[in-house]
Amino acid sequence: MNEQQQSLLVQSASRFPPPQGIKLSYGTAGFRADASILQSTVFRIGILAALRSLKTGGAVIGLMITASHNKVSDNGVKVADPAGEMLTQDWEPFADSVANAPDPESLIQLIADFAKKEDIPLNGSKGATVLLGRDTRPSGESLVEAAKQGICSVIGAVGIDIGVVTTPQLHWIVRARNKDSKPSASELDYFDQVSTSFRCLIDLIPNKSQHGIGKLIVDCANGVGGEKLQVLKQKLNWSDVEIRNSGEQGVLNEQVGADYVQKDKVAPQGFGPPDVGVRCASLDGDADRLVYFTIIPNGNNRINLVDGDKILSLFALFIKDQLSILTDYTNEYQPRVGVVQTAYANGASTKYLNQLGLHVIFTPTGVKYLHEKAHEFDIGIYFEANGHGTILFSNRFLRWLEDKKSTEKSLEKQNAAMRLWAVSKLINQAVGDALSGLLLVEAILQHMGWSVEKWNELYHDLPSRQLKVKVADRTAVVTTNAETIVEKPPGIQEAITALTVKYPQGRCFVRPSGTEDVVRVYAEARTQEAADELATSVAKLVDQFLGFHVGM
Ligand code: NG1
Ligand code: ZN
Repeated sequence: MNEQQQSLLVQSASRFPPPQGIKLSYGTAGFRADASILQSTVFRIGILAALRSLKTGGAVIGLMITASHNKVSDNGVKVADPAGEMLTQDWEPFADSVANAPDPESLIQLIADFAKKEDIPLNGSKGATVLLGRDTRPSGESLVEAAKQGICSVIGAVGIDIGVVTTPQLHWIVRARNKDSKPSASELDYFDQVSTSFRCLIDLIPNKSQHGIGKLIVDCANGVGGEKLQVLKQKLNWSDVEIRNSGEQGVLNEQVGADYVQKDKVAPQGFGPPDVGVRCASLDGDADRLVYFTIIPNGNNRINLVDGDKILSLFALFIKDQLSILTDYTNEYQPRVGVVQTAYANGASTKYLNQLGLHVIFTPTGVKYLHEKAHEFDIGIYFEANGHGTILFSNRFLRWLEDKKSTEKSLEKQNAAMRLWAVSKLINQAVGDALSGLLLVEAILQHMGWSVEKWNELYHDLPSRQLKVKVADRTAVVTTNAETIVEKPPGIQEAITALTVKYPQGRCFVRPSGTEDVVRVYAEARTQEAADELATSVAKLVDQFLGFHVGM
């Protein structure tokens, strides 16, 4: 590192002292904490993003300020790699040490050592670009400013602020600028692409007039999804959608949004008895999660939840149908379809997907693991039960499809190829995206002529319960086998198993959260009472093993 670079870093780093006595970790989705302590972390991740751009030959890197479904006073920062995907896991330890360096001197030493090891030119000879986006949190603007300061303290690096966007939009734009050779790609291109491909799917519906599926109401978690869905609604001239909780009145993620609806299985604020019988959906605060639901008549706010597993099942079914039109056993090329889930997937969904003849694989929680696995297939479909997921298409498959679109003689096959092509354009190739996911669900339901009830009947969820337990040190819990078995502390797994076997169709696991300071408990059983009881008793067990026991 030359002297000019060194003094620039020293000067700027001293303006962003790190919070004392707090250890931050990049976790499964970047750094998240109370917004008031994040200035220094975000500044430093600005530096990291600029280094990442240098390392990747000047590719555009994304930096998103959001804490997703967490409370409005929290915020967070995460980095998107050139293909719009999550920051490579190899750099996470560096992210952790950069965020936790105690003073400017040790920070600069870390950067110098890392740049040397990774062969990153730190002399201003190369340019670097970082795109900055944020959700609607009030702390977002000043954190973007801190990130810019970090970026600018790397000579030759520029930060471009694209303002308030959904997390998936930022990832999409980063990908478009690098991979699709659209150096000026913006939100407008995103809206154009998703609306054009959605229209294409609708135009390809056979006997369209019979397929009206009625109104949709979308709870936007009082977050960024509201204003973006409004743009799509206008662009598509879509009168059948009503946007609620768009953020004009309520508080971000407070008793609204996909996380609340999925975990508590209740209707979000602003929804009630008049909405019985209507198809409803919820996005989370940064619009990368999507769930559907209907309100149970006289059900005291309870809902029928149509979660990420069921969205996955709908997508898998549609893709399988289109592929079976397009291919038969005589085809020399048989596209490989894979489905990726986590231990949180409802057991009934896995059974259904297996029955469809699909290859189902499990990874640990965290979309980066699911995404990576999905890449191993020609069509890789992944979803977390909480509604985060997407469908990835391999280049080989897309080339094959391109050829099929133009050479297939049968109109039916041509249309199937066009539909799959449109899906690949609609669904976000970088990360899970609630808005493009919502449009795909709507297009498929219209295609099938299905009501939300019909969709929900694909299979019946096993009753489940999720709880969280505050513990002294969540890192004391170490798991294996896609997080289904606890290795440490010793003895706890045996105790969990002993409780679980008492319940017919019982399944239960615990794991430390990667985004909150808690241990999560998940239980499934034949009845809701049994699932609740199992979850509660295992939560007690976790507390006994790991809780705050004064004097112990
Ligand atoms: P943690 O806090 O590690 O459980 C949560 C979600 C993940 C994922 C991340 C990132 C659950 C149980 N966990 O992770 O699936 O979405 O947030 O946002 O929903
Ligand atoms: Zn989110």
